[in-house]
Amino acid sequence: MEALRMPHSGPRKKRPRQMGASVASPPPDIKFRDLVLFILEKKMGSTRRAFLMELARRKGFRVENELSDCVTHIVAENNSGSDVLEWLQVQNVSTSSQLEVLDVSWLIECMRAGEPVETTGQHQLVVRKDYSSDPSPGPQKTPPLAVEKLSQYACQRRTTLNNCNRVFTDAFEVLAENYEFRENEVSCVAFLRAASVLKALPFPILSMRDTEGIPCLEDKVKCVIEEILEDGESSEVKAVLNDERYQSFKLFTSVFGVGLKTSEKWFRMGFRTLSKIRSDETLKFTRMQKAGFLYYEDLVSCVTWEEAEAVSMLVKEAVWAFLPDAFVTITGGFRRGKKIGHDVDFLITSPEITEETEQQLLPKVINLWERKGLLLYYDLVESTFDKLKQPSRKVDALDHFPKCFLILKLHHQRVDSSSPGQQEGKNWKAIRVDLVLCPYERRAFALLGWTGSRQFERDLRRFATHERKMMLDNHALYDRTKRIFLQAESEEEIFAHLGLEYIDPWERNA
Ligand code: DCT
Ligand code: MG
Repeated sequence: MEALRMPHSGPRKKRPRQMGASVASPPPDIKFRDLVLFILEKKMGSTRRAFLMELARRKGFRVENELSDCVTHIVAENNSGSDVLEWLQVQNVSTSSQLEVLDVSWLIECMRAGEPVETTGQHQLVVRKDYSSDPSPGPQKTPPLAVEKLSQYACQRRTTLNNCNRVFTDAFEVLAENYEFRENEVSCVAFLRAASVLKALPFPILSMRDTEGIPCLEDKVKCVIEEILEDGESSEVKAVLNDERYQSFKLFTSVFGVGLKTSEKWFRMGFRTLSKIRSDETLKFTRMQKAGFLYYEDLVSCVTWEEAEAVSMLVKEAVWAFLPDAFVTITGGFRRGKKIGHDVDFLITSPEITEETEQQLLPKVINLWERKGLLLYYDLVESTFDKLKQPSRKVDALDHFPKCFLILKLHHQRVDSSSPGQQEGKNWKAIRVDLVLCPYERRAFALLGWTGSRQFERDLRRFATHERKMMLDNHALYDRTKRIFLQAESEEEIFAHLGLEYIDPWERNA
């Protein structure tokens, strides 16, 4: 791999090149004819620009000296999306509807690869609006600036795990959680949406100007951003983190089986620590909460990717013992590429599935684990699925497939008694596992629904309802205009039915 040379890092061979490359016939040494690059001098400087232009040309890229309507990719450095948009607005040049506005990191990756690399959300300074899927009324014309702000819907944004605004999104998530604990749904949703949209932003917010044009940033959200920009922290977040009620709810809800109602009750009774609650003889615990306390240390320590892989082997082995052709797919955060999670989620299906196997599979699997001594807790939920029912109108509704919420005993691969928090001589870890079984023809909907993130799912359903007059849930997609159910064999088909660009699982970390 050739290292990138900076303009001042030694002498360079000069090579004759054409100034103002002709639009009609590109010079013969251009290898990648679909791309026409323009490198923005603003904030980059003329020396570095000249260096990058020459390097790109040497690698076979077509680079224009001037901005024109044939340019397909604008490359900028140290500019935010709004900086570039502002610059474009005063250029008085009509731009291509396919125009991409990218950070220099994209060009550098291309130079390393020696060919164009795919543009992702991490490179895009401005996300292009897809005009083809959203025809506006009136005469068809190329918009003067075919670049548009981020969508208000997470399902129209690509959100990888590369979050360059963590300082803000962490703060918003604390505030959202506090509002959830106080059952203020409106404010909770406002901060969750704001966190979600900033996670998709390909550049860090450095000033309030960078927030212009970003959707889902209400005034109360902007106040928090402003304070963090000025002081490095938010006083509101600080106050929440020190708040006794927040701290107690955070602690209580960290126990498997404890929700808001129980937390509220314990808080009102004056409890502040788990040890006091655990040892109180007047309190009654559900079976779930008892398991939650029993395996507390293991369950609060996150599941690693390696542990998820090991659980995956256990699940496949058990399911295949009874249904050898079953598809067993990891869903949830691990499917989105997360390296840790609070549980491991699986979707199980098979083309051979009958009503009988559907009823018997999960009980058989549980029974097998019980006999092997791996079952620490289970809650089996029978199917309430009705094929004819329309998708739920509720954004957060649970699905009706048979499922099982479990705690499994995962034996360590290597006995390592020095692991922190591990009890002496204990060679296993309790892991939360969710299994969902769905009819084969519903697998695409179930997979899409169980892959998450929650915010992505909420916005998919909101988008379907408000933008398409359709209803989507984990079972089906219903078109209310045509009054028909739309079938799908894959997630791609569901996105296509909704008129959405396909978003890969690792880009759904909204
Ligand atoms: N899900 C949903 N609505 C809910 C609960 C879950 O749409 N009310 C979907 C989204 C994610 C998936 O199910 C799995 O849920 P979790 O395991 O809670 O989330 P996760 O993304 O896997 O996160 P974690 O890493 O914490 O397990
Ligand atoms: Mg999960």
